[in-house]
Amino acid sequence: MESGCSHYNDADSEHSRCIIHIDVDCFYAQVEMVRNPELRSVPLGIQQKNIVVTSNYEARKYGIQKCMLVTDALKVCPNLKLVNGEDLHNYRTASNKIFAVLQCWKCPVEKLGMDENYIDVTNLVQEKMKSLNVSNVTLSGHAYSEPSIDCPCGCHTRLRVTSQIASEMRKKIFEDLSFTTCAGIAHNKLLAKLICPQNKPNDQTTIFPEHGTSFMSTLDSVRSIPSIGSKTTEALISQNIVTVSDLQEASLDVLKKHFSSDMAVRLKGLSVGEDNTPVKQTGKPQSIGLEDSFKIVSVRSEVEDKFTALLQRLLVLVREDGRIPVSLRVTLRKKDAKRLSSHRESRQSQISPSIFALSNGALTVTDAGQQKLMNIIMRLFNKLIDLSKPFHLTLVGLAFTKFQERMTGRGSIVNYLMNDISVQSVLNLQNECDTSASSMDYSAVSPSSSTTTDLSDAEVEPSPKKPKKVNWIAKRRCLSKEEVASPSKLKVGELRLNSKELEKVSELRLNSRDRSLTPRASPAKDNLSDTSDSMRDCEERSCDDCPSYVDKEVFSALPDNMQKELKAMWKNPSTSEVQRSSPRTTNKAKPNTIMKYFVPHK
Ligand code: TTP
Ligand code: MG
Repeated sequence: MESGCSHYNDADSEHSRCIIHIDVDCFYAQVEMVRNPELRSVPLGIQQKNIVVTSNYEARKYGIQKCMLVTDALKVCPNLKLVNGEDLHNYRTASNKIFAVLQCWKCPVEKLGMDENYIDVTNLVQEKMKSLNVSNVTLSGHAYSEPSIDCPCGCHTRLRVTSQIASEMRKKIFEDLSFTTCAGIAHNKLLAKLICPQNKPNDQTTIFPEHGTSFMSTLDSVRSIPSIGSKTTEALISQNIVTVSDLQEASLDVLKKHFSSDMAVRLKGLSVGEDNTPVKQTGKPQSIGLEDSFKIVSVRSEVEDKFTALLQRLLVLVREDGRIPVSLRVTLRKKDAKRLSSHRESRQSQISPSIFALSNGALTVTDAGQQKLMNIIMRLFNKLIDLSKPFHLTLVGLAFTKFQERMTGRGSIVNYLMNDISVQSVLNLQNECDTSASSMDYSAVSPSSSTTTDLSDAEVEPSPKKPKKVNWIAKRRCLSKEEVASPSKLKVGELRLNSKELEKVSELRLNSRDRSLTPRASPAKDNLSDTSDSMRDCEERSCDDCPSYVDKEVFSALPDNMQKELKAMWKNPSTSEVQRSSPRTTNKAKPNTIMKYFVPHK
């Protein structure tokens, strides 16, 4: 049964929203191919441990599938070129760059895992419709099915305009970063995500609201629906509800016997393609952390080596993030020989922001600063471990868990000028996944896990946190437990590293990274003549003299004289550089300089 617009009563009923879902084609493989174009012409697999987590489309011709065992993959394609994908750094960087490009449209962008984003372009479409001859707007890309009714709410035209914007976005990502992508266009997130892979790779598909029900009925398993996890699936299967079509036919009363009333209604809605969850702008993660797991470490000096390597890697992430950390947490997983089990313990301590310095807009840490951090880490370690007895660890973790207001504090103009660059961490992924990713709907954490604040440190964490439950999240699709075991899909606590990745850590130099995430190429021009307005804005506002941490849009909104003064200040930092660690220095700015107007309030 097809549901026309007039059948809807909920928030979805007017089909007023315009949602784009963008998924990068064979993401890890493309990152490797962009880095090394010779890989483009060969079948390429990305290996993590003994699994091929993804492959390029050349390899897929041979039947290589995601998460195949390496041995099986080599059987079907003996020429498969394997690249180790256990170091996620380049993937994360690419992911952040794609996110930054999408933000140029000034619409809410929600990052979902590393290679997917939702964009709510409703307002932008409305703006464009004011100046467009709507009868001329054509659809860009494919339609799942041609419109079958004349929807009075105007959604068909809006979605055509949306398809043009999606095409612009994909073009821009390709021109700036060389990644091909797929897009799904719909009036809600659920349909946009599910329709996205219909014409992959490198293409896009629009689904009109009246086809939601019939499209959903083509899905084999209820687990294909992003917000239905393993427990819900099990409960549905126990009621003989296996396919989405079964769910469409199930009576609400039967569902209410097994789920809460709200849940039952939601399940019925999902089965016919209804979803009113909003696109939530992705922000900064609450903490940035890394963990390294291994078989066993029982010697203090080895632990110190592991922490040194983790710290180096973590400082790279913090530098990319741009915020100054003020709290550090150390986590250990101890092997308990008696119980044959492992449990985690954590301690955290505040750290002095003066350990970090700002140099030309980039966060830096001197060798002495790194040594200070190592001292704090090992002090926390000593408190977690009784060194008079043997110990056996299977994991060490480090996380920066709190961040200072940027530079000169809350009132500083510089705070408003900062770019928001999100760094992938699990907290971030959890936020991203809660409505739309197909998460494993169970929580798990070692029952004996504990986080203890290190009250004995000079700089004390003011509010000790209670032990937290950690969600085990399998990003997108409905992953079986075996799939979850895929190394980079399983995100627990923070991003895990394996020891191989850590071997590379020493090569990383905190100051050698290019942090530029600003889009550069000119906007794509499509047959929809003025769909690029917001892109042009994005570029016209750019300020060549600004340090990279400056949000160029905010900068461009300042009066000319303020812009000049800030530029002069950046050109000659010795006279005016803002010392992030000591707000008082801003008071010393010369009279009649802009700094006078931005002295923090006391
Ligand atoms: P996907 O978007 O599922 O896959 P993909 O981008 O490689 O291919 P497609 O063209 O079909 O979109 O996942 C994104 C990346 O996540 C993928 O490149 C590798 C990684 N990944 C894992 O690490 N483990 C997994 O189990 C899967 C499925 C993906
Ligand atoms: Mg993808």
